[in-house]
Amino acid sequence: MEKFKNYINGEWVAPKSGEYFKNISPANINDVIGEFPFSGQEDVNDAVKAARAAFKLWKSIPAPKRGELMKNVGDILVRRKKEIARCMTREMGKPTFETEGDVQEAIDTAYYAASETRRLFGQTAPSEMPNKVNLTFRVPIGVVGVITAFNFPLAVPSWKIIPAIAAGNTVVYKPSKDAPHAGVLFAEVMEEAGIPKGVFNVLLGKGSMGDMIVKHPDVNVIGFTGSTEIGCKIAEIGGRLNKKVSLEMGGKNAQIIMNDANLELALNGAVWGAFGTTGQRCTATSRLIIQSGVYDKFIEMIKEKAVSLKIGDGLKPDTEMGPLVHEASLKNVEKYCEIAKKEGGRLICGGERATGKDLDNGYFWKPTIFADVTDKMTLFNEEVFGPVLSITKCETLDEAIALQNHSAYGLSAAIYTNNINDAFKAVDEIESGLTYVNGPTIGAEAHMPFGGTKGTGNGHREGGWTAFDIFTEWKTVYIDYSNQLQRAQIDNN
Ligand code: UN1
Repeated sequence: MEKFKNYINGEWVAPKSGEYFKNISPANINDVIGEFPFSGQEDVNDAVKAARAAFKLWKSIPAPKRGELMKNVGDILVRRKKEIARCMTREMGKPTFETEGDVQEAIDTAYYAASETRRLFGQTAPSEMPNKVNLTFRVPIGVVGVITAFNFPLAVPSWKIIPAIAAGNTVVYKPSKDAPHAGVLFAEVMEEAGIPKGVFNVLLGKGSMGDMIVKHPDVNVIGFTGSTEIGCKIAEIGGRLNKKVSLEMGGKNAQIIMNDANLELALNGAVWGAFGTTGQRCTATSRLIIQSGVYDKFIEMIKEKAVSLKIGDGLKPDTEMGPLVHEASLKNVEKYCEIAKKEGGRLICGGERATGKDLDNGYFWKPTIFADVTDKMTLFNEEVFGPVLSITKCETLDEAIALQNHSAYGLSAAIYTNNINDAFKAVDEIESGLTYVNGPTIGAEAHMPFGGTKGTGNGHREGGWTAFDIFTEWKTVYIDYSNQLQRAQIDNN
């Protein structure tokens, strides 16, 4: 069985602890992908030390030169797209058309960052005093710790790692324990692209090791995607240690469907939003809010489509929905379905494991829909991270928006309507970082700000130009060419 290594200071190294963990395929638990380092404090210390040492040199390289290496990263990903996608499908389950999309998102991020390195603009401003000029520069911060989830093994880490490095920082990256192979592949790509040693380091391991990265005194910035529970803990530690922390956490995203909507379009959006990635996206559609005139009709339409989805091993070309990532996730989904039944949700379809010859060795769950869910019920309020969709009836647009906003989270939202006034009212009043009109809650593009309000985030936006706000600080510079002492707020009064 293949034994994988950490990537520290440009070398592939075994963990100091000598300990490893096995990672299996969620589509077939007998398929063992390999043994991955169970890294500990000594490995974290080595990686942070390498990243700190590399920072000095890396930040001094002109940004457009760093950008050329980001372009290399994009080119290599283009070349290896299919192969990397298959590895990711094998270890985390989503079908290959989705993992190829995941690699594509990283490619887009790399090419975008490459061009952005020529646009890391500062400002010039007039001084209060004569013969003096005021300027600002964006400067890198130092060592960035990146901790991510399994569901987008390449795209989501790339949103953090690529702009962080392009801006002149160095990175210590901990991939999810459920997608460690993707972390190894990311390091291979960076190595081939010519990223100097120590600039990018990958440590494989479990949650405890992420904690060590967060607490390490020489890590300046943390970029995290994962659960709200862990994210809030990281924020606490970051607050105590005065670190910059960017958090991307849970969602409970709703799609509103108005009476005048194009129902076929709304149907395709809802099915893709709810069951794409087996519902394991922070942007997944987990609630439908449907106006009463089309409520019953739409439930029939979505039931028919949901039960016909082809569930299976994501490596098979006809699979539309893969397994859940692990057994704990399956149990969690089962728990939420039981609660929904007890609290009075009307089960429309699913609500149980998907079984069969090719499914019994994996963590497969049927696409599940509960109707007549009210805002008091658990399913309306808590993130499930699985293929479970709740449906709620509303009478008016105001009620729909109030229901959509009745959530501790604020990542993504969608409205399907052909009424332009209603669409803009929804855009104005919905409390979320992302809002879609006549499109599903999933499908953010790499060059646009990504992030959420309320319990989803802490005000930062990944993706696009806004990612550079996370990974840079402003330096303000005053240049006085008057050849005399000019005292601000005193001599210019
Ligand atoms: C996530 O689920 O963590 O918009 C990210 C989308 C994807 C990214 C999802 N492009 O659904």
